[in-house]
Amino acid sequence: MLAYPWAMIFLPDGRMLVTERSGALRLVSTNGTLLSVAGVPQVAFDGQGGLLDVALDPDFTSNNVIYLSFSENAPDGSGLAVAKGTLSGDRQSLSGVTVIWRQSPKIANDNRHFGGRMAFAPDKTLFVTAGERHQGAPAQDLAGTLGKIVRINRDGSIPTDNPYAGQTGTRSEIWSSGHRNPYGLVFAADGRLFESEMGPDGGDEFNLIARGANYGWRLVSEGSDAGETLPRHSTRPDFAAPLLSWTPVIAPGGMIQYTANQFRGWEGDFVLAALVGQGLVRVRVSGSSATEVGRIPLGARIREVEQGPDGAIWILEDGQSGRLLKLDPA
Ligand SMILES: [Ca+2]
Repeated sequence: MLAYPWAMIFLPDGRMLVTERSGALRLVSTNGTLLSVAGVPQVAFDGQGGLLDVALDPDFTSNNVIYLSFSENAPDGSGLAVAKGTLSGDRQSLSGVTVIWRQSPKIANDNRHFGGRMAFAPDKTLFVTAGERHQGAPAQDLAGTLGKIVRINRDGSIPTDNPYAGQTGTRSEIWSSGHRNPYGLVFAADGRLFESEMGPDGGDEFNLIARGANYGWRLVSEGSDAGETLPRHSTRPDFAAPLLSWTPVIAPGGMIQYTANQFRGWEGDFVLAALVGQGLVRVRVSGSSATEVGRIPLGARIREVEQGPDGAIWILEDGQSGRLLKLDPA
């Protein structure tokens, strides 16, 4: 059993790294043995925070570098952060850990909506989802990184071709704005970036992410928030509308694009872990439209989904004692 498992990734040798939100990074062998990786940064395990995503450097096979996202405490509140470090040859310790990005501002009165998902672009820049920390309006404020997707270089510097780079009063790492709590982020095989995020009461979203676009939160939504019905995306064509939204919510966790053929007919589809939806939700994209094409009920809140080296689908159950499971296509 894993304690609050949140994310996983396959190493080139077939073993897995799994994060536990309570703060441990676990090395899982192909026969299911669990080890802990030493040297992980101190995290703030509180509310929806803790150790969140793990990603491999695009040049991992030569540099052994991994990236971790997590919430951290500071005197002025908690915030999302991203650190990088080098995995040892036996994969059981991390060295040279350096924080390369921090959400701004910190939030002192809430421990929700950190986002925290990471994805590498084909150009090897790192995209990170930063939730709006349950603050709403700051998702529209380009002077901060609440409710944004940010793009940074692997050393934490900011690409000069980012949409707001060098503009006064903006954070140069911002790629897109107006997000609520994005937990899914995938570069598709065609190079386009797709994101899933939790809506409020209704209105979960599956978005195609465009450079510099605003996704509308909390000015528009397909849901209601705290009893207030929000204007729909259709009322504000200046905001990017989701390709697909869900009411009632599925509460999307992790997401992949399935690229194998072990699950027949799924190749190219997006597969979303669903917490409230208690299973997997399969989405097919055609051009710039998307449709839900299937659900796999699994009877538990599913936090994360990943594709194994042989094309199998692996999932993490959510919660205090979640299982890591391999799904059988039959
Ligand atoms: Ca939106």
